[in-house]
Amino acid sequence: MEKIENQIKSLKQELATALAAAKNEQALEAVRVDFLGRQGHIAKLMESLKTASLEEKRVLGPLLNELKQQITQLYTEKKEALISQILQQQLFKKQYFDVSASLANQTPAHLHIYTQLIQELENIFISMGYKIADGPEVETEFYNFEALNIPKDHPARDMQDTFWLTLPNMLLRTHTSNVQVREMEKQEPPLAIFATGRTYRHEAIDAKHDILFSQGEVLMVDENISMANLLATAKTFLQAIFDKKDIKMRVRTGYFPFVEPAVEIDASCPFCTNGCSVCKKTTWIELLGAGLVHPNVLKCGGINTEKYSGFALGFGLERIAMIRYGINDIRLFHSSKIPFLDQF
Ligand code: FA5
Repeated sequence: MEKIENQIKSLKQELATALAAAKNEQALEAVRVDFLGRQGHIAKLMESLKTASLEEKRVLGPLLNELKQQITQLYTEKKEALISQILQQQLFKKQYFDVSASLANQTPAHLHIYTQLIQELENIFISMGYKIADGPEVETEFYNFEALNIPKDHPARDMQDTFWLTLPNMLLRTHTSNVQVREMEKQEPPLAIFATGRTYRHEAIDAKHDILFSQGEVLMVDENISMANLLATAKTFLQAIFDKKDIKMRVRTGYFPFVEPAVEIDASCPFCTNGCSVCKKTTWIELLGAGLVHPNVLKCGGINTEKYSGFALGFGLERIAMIRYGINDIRLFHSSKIPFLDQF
């Protein structure tokens, strides 16, 4: 009996030493197995009680139970202290990482070419006194077509293959011209807005056409707006975007039901005078669809056509970028290819 009592005393001492030495979770688990495990010190002492007399069991039994409780408690306290210490260390590491430390071979981030181009375009039109506008990509048939003088069954709807939604009369806008009547409804003339955004067409994809592309839209409505205002605006815009003062324009008749007369505007090739691969040896580049806003569209936007007239102008954003940077495939814009994006 005395032997077991001594063992109990020295076990407490041993445990204190072992716990103090345990510096991580694995070491602590080893201490637990050593003392409290099925083959551990406590289990062995319990086993040795089996051969003890009844009187010895009465004395040693409670002593051993108390020892087991004490050891369990000391182990639990140590475990909690260790976990909180590990958490503190992790927190410390996170708090004090060096944000300015340089990494080898890092790629600096920059704005996507779309964002850069949109910012540049917006600045050009803001400098001309325009306000930036925005329209929804999920649009009603009304604002995308009917309000723009393209009624149901009009053949001009075939010019823009449409993604129709399962919701009645809803579609993905085929052009940014959907902002025109929305803006007319919002404010009285004078009105000068510029909008960019994503547009969608159910077309075969090739190097020049995508089903998702972006457009820019210019709309001005005021008293006495004429073709002269449209051409002056188009010229200022083309000079700025190609950074070329002596750019020339060529105006051809076009057809868009929402403008009358409708025109297509070509710019003289910014890269050559005698023909090159960009202009396909023609020295001209097709860039803008435009015209004077059709009276039906103005009326639809609640504008007094006796007093006001307007012009509208639209273009493909990718087309501008492709010409400017010599990009030969529109699919690259959405490819997420780092070597392509890194060029801008
Ligand atoms: C229009 O979308 C008219 N809303 C433009 C307009 C506005 C005319 C205001 C008059 C007044 P168009 O369908 O031609 O027009 O498209 C304009 C430009 O969008 C094209 O010149 C081309 O650069 C671009 N575009 C059209 N379809 C695609 C396509 N599938 N992929 C890439 N770009 C396209």
